[in-house]
Amino acid sequence: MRPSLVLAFASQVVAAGIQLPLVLPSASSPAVSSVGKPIVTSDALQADIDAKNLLERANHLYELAKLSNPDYSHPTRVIGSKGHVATIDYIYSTIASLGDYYTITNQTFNAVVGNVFEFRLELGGGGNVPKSASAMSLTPPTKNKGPVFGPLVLVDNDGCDQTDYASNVVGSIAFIRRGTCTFGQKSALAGKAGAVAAVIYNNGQGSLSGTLGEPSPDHVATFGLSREDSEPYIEELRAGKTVAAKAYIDSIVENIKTVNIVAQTNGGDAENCVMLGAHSDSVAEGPGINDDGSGSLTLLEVATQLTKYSVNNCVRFGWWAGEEEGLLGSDYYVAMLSTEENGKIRLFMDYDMLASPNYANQVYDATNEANPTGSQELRDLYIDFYQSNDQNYTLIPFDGRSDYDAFIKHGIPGGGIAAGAEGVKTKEEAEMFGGKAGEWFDPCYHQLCDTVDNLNLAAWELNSKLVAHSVATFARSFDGFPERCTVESESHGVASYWHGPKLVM
Ligand code: DTR
Ligand code: ZN
Ligand code: ZN
Repeated sequence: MRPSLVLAFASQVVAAGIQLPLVLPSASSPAVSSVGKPIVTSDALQADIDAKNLLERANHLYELAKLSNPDYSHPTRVIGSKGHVATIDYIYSTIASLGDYYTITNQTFNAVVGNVFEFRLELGGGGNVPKSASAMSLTPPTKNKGPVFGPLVLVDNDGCDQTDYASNVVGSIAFIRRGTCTFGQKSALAGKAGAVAAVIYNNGQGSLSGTLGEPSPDHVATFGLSREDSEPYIEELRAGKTVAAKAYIDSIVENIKTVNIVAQTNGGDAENCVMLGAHSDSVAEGPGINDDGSGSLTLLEVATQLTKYSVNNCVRFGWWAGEEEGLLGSDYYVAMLSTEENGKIRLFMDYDMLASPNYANQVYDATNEANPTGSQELRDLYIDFYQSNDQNYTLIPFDGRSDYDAFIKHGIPGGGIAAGAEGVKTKEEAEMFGGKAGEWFDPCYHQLCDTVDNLNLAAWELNSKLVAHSVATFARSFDGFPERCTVESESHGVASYWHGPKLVM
């Protein structure tokens, strides 16, 4: 199949949501198999990385995000949008144009997308609108997408057991403390108990925005609220007073199909693969050129440059869809692996947000104690790279906020780097990396302004060289890197507050 036909085919597939046979034929020309090529080295692959090529790709990606304008009134690459379909086509056709160096796999899966168009929460007789109120992601709308009224009813304990919901919850707006179980579980229990809406209030500092996760027919329209905003009403309710409330959410939760793309070298030992991934989608609010255009394009560029060389071990690139909806694509990919296929992945490296404008060199603090053995060796490879390039680095929690989550939960060593999201840069970090203390690492995180202008090209180039280094190192050899253990022996079932970008509990 010629690349243009492959491309057109891929577009139709994505648009129609058709389930494909997992392996598509790769395009036939030009032929760039690894026979007769020099074995890859870190120095050579790093030298092939140039900010100019990355920038050109970023400009193209922004054009693709603009294809969503007619439907979203702004550029976005959220799953289900034309901008995301075009992103998938771009990744697919770029790899297909590299000929028989890679085998490309398309993996279609069902996903849910939500959009909250409008919401309003009023508490107390005077119709007070608490400032911190937010609608949870993937919340259903209130009945008939209109306002509902009811007394606010304080739920017992943490509202994680049906018995916490007394009979007076029927027809009420359930008022539930955060903690112990997920927001989705609380919403479903409130729905089952007959509440017309639910408000989950924080048990710690700040506002509470999260996601209900996997939709359930029992979910009711659900808000998050800060502890400060909830306290006066908790006191009134404890004193036996009635608090009137009004809730309104206009939202949709839709089922769609979307696609992961996986490209694996035809050369190298297929029983021992180094795998790396980035997410192909953005949030609905913006074009996601740093999040995660930067990681996706770095993978494309490294995959392109790698074709100049041969490899000893197989290299597998993954572009995940639906990361922003809760790691949907990477969860699906790992869940579909047989035990035998799982065992072929020696490690997984996550590259999400590599070019944040107010960047820090962040390395996930993935220890072998809490994660599959080998995660720490990978962490140390990143640290060594920054040190040998006279760069500072910080260690950040490895807590489930990106696509590595499913891999480490299924026994595959993992790790990664990032340049920073909505965290605030400290004074010490400003001394280490430059930039502005007191501001987010990426002030355009999940916003419309995450455009090409939001990229720090120097940080992106260095981090892309680090990606090249990680690929070349393991493509050459796994000497000294721990053997894979079985899935069972390496599963660390620690509960996490995060599953992707959103809080789940
Ligand atoms: N999952 C990302 C944001 C992200 C990834 N790693 C970290 C670490 C710390 C904060 C945020 C993140 C996203 O796609 O939004
Ligand atoms: Zn994000
Ligand atoms: Zn991301």
